[in-house]
Amino acid sequence: MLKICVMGLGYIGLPSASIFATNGFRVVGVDVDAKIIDVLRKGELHINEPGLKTVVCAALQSGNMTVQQEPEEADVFIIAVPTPIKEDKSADLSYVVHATESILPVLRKGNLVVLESTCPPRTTEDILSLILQKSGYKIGEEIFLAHCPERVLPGNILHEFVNNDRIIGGISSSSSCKAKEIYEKVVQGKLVLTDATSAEMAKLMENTFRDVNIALANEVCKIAYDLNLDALEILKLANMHPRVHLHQPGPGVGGHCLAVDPWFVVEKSNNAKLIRLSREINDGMPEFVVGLVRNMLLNRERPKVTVLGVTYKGNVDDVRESPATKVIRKMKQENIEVCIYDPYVKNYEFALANLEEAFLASDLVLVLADHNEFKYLAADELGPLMRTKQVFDARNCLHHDKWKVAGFTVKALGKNKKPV
Ligand code: SAJ
Repeated sequence: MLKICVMGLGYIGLPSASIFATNGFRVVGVDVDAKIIDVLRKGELHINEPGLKTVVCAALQSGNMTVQQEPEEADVFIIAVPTPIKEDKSADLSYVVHATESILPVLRKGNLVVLESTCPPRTTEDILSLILQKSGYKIGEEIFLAHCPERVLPGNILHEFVNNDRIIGGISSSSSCKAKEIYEKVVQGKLVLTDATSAEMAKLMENTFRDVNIALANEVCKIAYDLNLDALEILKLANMHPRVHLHQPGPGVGGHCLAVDPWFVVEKSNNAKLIRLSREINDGMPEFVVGLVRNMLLNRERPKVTVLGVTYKGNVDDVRESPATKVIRKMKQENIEVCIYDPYVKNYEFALANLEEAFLASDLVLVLADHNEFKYLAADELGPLMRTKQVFDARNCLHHDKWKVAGFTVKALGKNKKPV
């Protein structure tokens, strides 16, 4: 049985480890965080992802997966650790470097090392190769090395891990082939071989494509306010063209992918002008939303706002880079009292309230994450708790008519024009 050591048991590493373990591999899951290891050993999860608990429990109970803090000898090492950005927007590769260094003592001739973490172009060739060379083996010939970027969408990870096509970028053709032999055991999508740097750049372009397109939608939204037009109507109409697919405006772009990855390209080339500007436009959306909120609170002394949802998108528990956090910080700076309700989040930078507390004596309901639950809120029961019945739906996800019938003034991001 081939043995895989998965370094990092987060949003990517844990699903990968447990899927490999339930498909005929012996897997050692490694995480430096003792708390994560404890939680997993108890059969619990530290992250929320539909269906994941079942696969992790099956992997652990079968004995095919064990979890620990240190790597051990294996045939394959998969590195799936975070690559955050620093204050100056350059990539923080310290987790990748540390994980790679930590496998050096257990590395053997013939091993395959795969970097799954998203990283700036040339990281695999220039940084990982160099670290692995310290083992004394010839990299690309005696130790195989590849970048196989993950493509899974949080909220749908298990399905996408198996079904999406994948890019495999080896630093030598034998590295690509070795990596393909492993991934083809679990991936049903196509496996396309390329070189490591092209794989890194292609991955960054996927998320950059989405970020740039969201920036365009956000810009349309702002222009529509200037021209007193309904941005959503315009996007819908333009999208009727067979080759146009405009994205949706929102309070900003969050998560550990879109809000981060385009900076890795900006870091490497001065020509990345559109990419940088798009990041800036999306990063400016929280401020824009607070401006609209301010307009709805005019003449209110000591206003209180009910925030619904703080995750970076709906139906996930992830608050990393969430635009909601920036909106809340800004409102607090402006002395607006904020009371937050999010059924997905347990620990957060600001206090969380229950639904009733959040609505009590509030002047505005502000929707910042489109959790499905919010569609079913009883507007008629919550309205009487409030001081002023107003809603600002920055995610365009509520049934607005229901809230209007309950006596609310309803505004939504991009929807400005009065109906004709
Ligand atoms: N968003 C908008 N408008 C839109 C679409 C999204 O404002 O029209 C916002 C969301 O609310 C959220 C952010 O963008 O704040 C990102 O959400 P997302 O669902 O677009 O993407 P992620 O970050 O959850 O996952 C992305 C995916 N990439 C692409 O779809 C190209 C996923 O496939 C990648 O694996 C993942 O990044 C990653 O790990 O890189």
